[in-house]
Amino acid sequence: MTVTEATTGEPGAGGERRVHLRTCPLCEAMCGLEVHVRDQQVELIRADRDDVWSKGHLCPKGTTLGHLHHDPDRLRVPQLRQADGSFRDATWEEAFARVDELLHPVVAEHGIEAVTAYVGNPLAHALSLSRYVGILIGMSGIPMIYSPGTVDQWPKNVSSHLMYGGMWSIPVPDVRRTDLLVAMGANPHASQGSLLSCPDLMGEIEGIRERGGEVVVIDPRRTGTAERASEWLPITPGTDAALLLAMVHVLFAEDLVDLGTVGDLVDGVDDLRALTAGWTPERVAPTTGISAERTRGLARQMAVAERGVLYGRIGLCNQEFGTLASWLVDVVNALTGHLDAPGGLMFPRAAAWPVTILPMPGLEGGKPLFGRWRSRVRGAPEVLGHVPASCLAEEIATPGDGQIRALFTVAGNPVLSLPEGDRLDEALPGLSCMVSVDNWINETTRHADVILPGLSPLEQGHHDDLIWQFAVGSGAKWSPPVFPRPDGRPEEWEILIRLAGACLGQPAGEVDVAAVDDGFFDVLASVHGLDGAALREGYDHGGPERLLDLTLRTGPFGDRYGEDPDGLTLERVKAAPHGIDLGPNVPRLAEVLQTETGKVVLAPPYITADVPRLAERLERPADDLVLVSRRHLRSNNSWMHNVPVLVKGRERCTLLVHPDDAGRLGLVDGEPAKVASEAGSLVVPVEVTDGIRVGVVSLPHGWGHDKAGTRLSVATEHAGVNTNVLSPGGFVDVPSGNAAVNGIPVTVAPA
Ligand SMILES: Nc1nc2c(c(=O)[nH]1)N[C@H]1C(S)=C(S)[C@@H](COP(=O)(O)OP(=O)(O)OC[C@H]3O[C@@H](n4cnc5c(=O)[nH]c(N)nc54)[C@H](O)[C@@H]3O)O[C@H]1N2
Ligand SMILES: Nc1nc2c(c(=O)[nH]1)N[C@H]1C(S)=C(S)[C@@H](COP(=O)(O)OP(=O)(O)OC[C@H]3O[C@@H](n4cnc5c(=O)[nH]c(N)nc54)[C@H](O)[C@@H]3O)O[C@H]1N2
Ligand code: SF4
Ligand SMILES: [Mo]
Repeated sequence: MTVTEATTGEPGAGGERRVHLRTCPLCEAMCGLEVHVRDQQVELIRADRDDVWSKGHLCPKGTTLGHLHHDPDRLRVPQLRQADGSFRDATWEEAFARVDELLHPVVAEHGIEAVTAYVGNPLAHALSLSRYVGILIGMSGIPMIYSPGTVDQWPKNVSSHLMYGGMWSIPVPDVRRTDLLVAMGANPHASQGSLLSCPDLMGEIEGIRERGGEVVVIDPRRTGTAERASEWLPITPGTDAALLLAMVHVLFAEDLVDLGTVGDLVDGVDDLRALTAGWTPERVAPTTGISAERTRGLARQMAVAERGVLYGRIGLCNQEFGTLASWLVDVVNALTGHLDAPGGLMFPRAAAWPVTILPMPGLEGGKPLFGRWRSRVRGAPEVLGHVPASCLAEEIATPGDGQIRALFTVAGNPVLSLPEGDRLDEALPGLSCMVSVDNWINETTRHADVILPGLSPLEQGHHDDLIWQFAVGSGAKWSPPVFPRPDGRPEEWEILIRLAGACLGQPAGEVDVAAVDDGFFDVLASVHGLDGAALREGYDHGGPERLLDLTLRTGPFGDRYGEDPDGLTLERVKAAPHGIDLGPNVPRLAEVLQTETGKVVLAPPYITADVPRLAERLERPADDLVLVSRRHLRSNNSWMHNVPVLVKGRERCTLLVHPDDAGRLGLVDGEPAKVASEAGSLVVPVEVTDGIRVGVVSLPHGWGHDKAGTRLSVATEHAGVNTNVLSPGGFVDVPSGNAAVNGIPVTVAPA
């Protein structure tokens, strides 16, 4: 593989400096970077101003890929747990042999049902992992897996599955062309956008205002995004669905419904009219905290905007009424003519089709398949193949038929990320076999019997296979590795195939990786009616790059293996080091729809059945104090706190409290407070700020690095506390099973 695009060859101490172009894999913005390397050391990372996608945008995290690569704590060889609990370095042969030794007896004695996996967030940003995780699951026969999906976007998956027939058919706001952006439960100032890939979102927000448009932020906290918006509406956590139902009510009551261009493709408008008849703004205002007048105004603004869009993200998913809220976001856009329209919500077209566009087995045609089975211990109903990830702890800890005895974790840290992660922390030592594919010894992987490290991102080629399906436009970028693959080290896709083989009783080290890879290629080729075996003749390599070439060539812009000589191939993408821009999103609802009727199901009964639960919420007395989560620009879930430049400065793991609440509770800025919920308690420093609604406190997630046995020397010095100790596992959005980590009733007192 060729490595560098531009070589400056600057003379100077220690040899020449080479500049490598690279897309940052750390978040959805997909920024183009220049990585300056001298003597195998990353000297500097800065924005690639010629990147066709990000045009010079980057954030502080992107500049730290070198720190991650050179981090002395990053694992470079497999780790084996010893009798005294400590880890020792091992060869790959030893490590795979240990996997066999621990895993084979579990499967032989208890069946594959006793094995599961938890696959974490970085998987979505890594070509090797995102392309091959399906093999680990599909080939191994593991009946079900866990993921942070149910602490993230599961409500949106449910609404998209039922409305459009595809759980990943998620429309994204066309922020670059809109004049009204109403953002609910999203803070791109920190997150850089989620289920919305667009570099420099804050610049886009500024742009909307500069061209005379408006940006309204609905959030219990005055976030960095709210600071830059035209208006901040501090809503009561967990009540967005009530606000949105009232907006729909207004649209009907004031005869403002206009489906625009999608009228012929939408079913259920009358059902919605009937459903929302009683949801007046006056009825919901005392609960949402947003006046009836402003609620009406929002509906009218959406209706009159030529190009307007309502966007909801994790604050709308990770809450008690996540499915209703996530569904209603799309409903309001549809009823105001902003679905599938420029400036509204649009369905992206990824140049390389991701496997997520294939119908999930058993879930074809938008079939409302929920509750086909229940979790063994809690009896939680299955939703789209998942149960709440917080079930994992009890499934390991509770003896009996079907008990989980072997666990793979792949790029995840569930001990910190999941509700009641402390219970998982207690359960993990009870496993007969735990194998982690991870680059660090963190709060979770410290329990593993075997840790198999992946390569550093800079040692692998990169393409965002999943993220382009949430992008405001189409494009393609290829990043060659900056550093060569170290001798003898497998890539993660090979590791996943070996682990899948081990589940079938094969020795992990002897699995025929190439044969499995060929089979996978052939299956994906057959999706487009192509003969994989014949196509493979044309390649001199396998692995993710071959799959990427296949999916690019058979994708919407592809050359279809020569049929369209001007079409895309991986070779063409490689020849454009700053990327290829394939233009903004285009209306394409008709081709997206996979529902039985071929139309948008605007009022899916499975979802509308949850409205009475919301009606009960209106009658509930207000909570004294509730907890919500937050993110920070210089942090990335639980795993970048080991980068010195990102954690230096003011302590970030603090409890935000409004001055009125601080006054009445006797809390002092900078002093410790004890926070307690029905699930647990912790002590954390208070930060008094008027940038939060009265009655709401906020903690960031992903902290709590004070556990013994990790190898995170910097993070340990900036431990913080694990907010998920306070998240009750049973507090979920009922239709999706998604965790409600926002809106948790808590008490706070000086510690
Ligand atoms: N209270 C609360 N809890 C939350 C949230 C919240 O808002 N509030 N958010 C939830 C959300 S949205 C998410 S996505 C989850 C995240 O939950 P997880 O995915 O469980 O956690 P991460 O912190 O992303 O852990 C990533 C792990 O991947 C490892 N890693 C990093 N790069 C690589 C790589 O290239 N290869 C491999 N093999 N490993 C790698 C890191 O060492 C780390 O262990 O947290 C959830 N938890
Ligand atoms: N720097 C950085 N970037 C990240 C991450 C990170 O950890 N750090 N994580 C990545 C991941 S995995 C994800 S999923 C995305 C998430 O990206 P976003 O969805 O933008 O997530 P947050 O920044 O947590 O913003 C959520 C907002 O919801 C608000 N909120 C809480 N409860 C409610 C409610 O009931 N109603 C309303 N209306 N708002 C509410 C919170 O106050 C918060 O401001 O970010 C990604 N990008
Ligand atoms: S915004 Fe996201 S993609 Fe861009 S540099 Fe920062 S972490 Fe990387
Ligand atoms: Mo996430």
